[in-house]
Amino acid sequence: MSYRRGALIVLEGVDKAGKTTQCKQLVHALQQSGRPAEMMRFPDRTTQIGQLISSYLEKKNNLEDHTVHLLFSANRWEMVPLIKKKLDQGITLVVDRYAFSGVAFTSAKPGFTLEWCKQPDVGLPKPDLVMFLQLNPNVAAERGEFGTERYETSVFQRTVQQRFEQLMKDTSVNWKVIDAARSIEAVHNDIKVLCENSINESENLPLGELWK
Ligand code: Z5A
Repeated sequence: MSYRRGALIVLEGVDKAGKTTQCKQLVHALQQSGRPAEMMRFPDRTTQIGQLISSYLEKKNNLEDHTVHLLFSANRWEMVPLIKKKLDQGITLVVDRYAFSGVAFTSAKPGFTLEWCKQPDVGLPKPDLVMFLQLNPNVAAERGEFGTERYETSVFQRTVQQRFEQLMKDTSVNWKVIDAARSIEAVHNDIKVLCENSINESENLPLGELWK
């Protein structure tokens, strides 16, 4: 059977690692080279679920911790039909944060295990490549003050970084760690090469299921 689908590429990392900057540059570069590509981001704040999450992050409402975790996951599941449709059309999706952020952020809260946090996202479309933008918190701090949203404190971000490190031990996921402390251009060049390889490798493979 011949597939020729698009690749599902995810960028992860702590706050200010440059995920959004790199996602935009990558989509632009892929399009310039004639490869169909689009960007997605999570949380997707445009849906009804996304609006609930957005006001939670902006501290306009409070939600119970398990509940908000499930909402972040639901926000991904509601996009699954669109994700599959685009990939089937041969469009590569470059995704700014995914289930790994979901697990890393909630499990950084007291009383949550990594295993519990993974459960709602089990079976999501599995990324063909997950690039983790590695950035020392001191370098991140030089990129400006934290914003005012929930989770934007250095203590919490350090715990999040540790949870990401635990997740990266899972060899069932195709993790690549990128040194994000370099120039935007240097980081972009590495990301582009990895992404092009992944597009070529995954176009004839079926889409996997995450953590299954
Ligand atoms: N969250 C969750 O709890 N559960 C979930 O399931 C999901 C998310 C999916 C969403 O924030 C929050 O929700 C997030 C995780 C949580 N909370 N936190 N913290 P968001 O997605 O709306 O925003 P963000 O992801 O927090 O953005 P960010 O991390 O702050 O930024 P970034 O995308 O990594 O970086 P950037 O915007 O591309 O760049 C930041 C600045 O650095 C900017 O001024 C750039 O010009 C500069 N920059 C970028 N690259 C460089 C280099 N290489 N050198 C120098 N300066 C650079």
